[in-house]
Amino acid sequence: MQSAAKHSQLPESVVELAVVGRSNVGKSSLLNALANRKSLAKTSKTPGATRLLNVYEHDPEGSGRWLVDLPGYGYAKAPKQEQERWARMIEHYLTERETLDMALILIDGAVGPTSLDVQTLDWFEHIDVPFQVIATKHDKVKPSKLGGRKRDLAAGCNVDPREIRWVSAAKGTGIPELRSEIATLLGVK
Ligand SMILES: Nc1nc2c(ncn2[C@@H]2O[C@H](COP(=O)(O)OP(=O)(O)OP(=O)(O)O)[C@@H](O)[C@H]2O)c(=O)[nH]1
Ligand SMILES: [Mg+2]
Repeated sequence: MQSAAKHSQLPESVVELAVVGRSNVGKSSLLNALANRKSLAKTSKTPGATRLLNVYEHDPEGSGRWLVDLPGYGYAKAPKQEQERWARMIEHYLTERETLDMALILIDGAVGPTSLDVQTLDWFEHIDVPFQVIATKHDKVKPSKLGGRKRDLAAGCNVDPREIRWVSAAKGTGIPELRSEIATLLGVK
């Protein structure tokens, strides 16, 4: 629907969910999988593909029911000034956006949570925005390792394993279930 460098440039939403997570964790790929479109949101092997607050609106046009794709945090190779600008944009959006209802915090299921993910989760405890943890790249974890990985990831995030949804944008695992949950959150079902 719209891209913006500042949340104050966006109109008011009716329901607003934000997709948050480390650069390269698969935020934009998840949006594409949910929308069943290949390149609605720009994705890339190189971190730093998303540089603005990108709003995706559930149809019909003007419904005001949004998913907002954010730039990722922790892309160490970006110039420091850029990194700081993105960090400020994300932080201001998450702390000041009055119409934000909830964040989906994505953690790389194959490697996470990283220390930066843990910091983000801790920070969320203080900012009064409800969140749900989603583990991405389910297809990258060997089936024999999945049980242990699920336990470790939940312990690292300090949440109950049953509270974490696992998805694979690449293979479609968990996507219909998450799509249906998001439809409920957006009030379209
Ligand atoms: N194997 C696998 N790879 C994935 C999956 N989801 C995303 N990827 C890959 O991970 C890389 C990053 O994906 P993006 O969706 O661009 O990640 P992002 O979180 O939006 O990254 P930024 O915009 O930089 O913050 C791409 O090479 C994707 O193809 C998945 O479910 N499985
Ligand atoms: Mg992205």
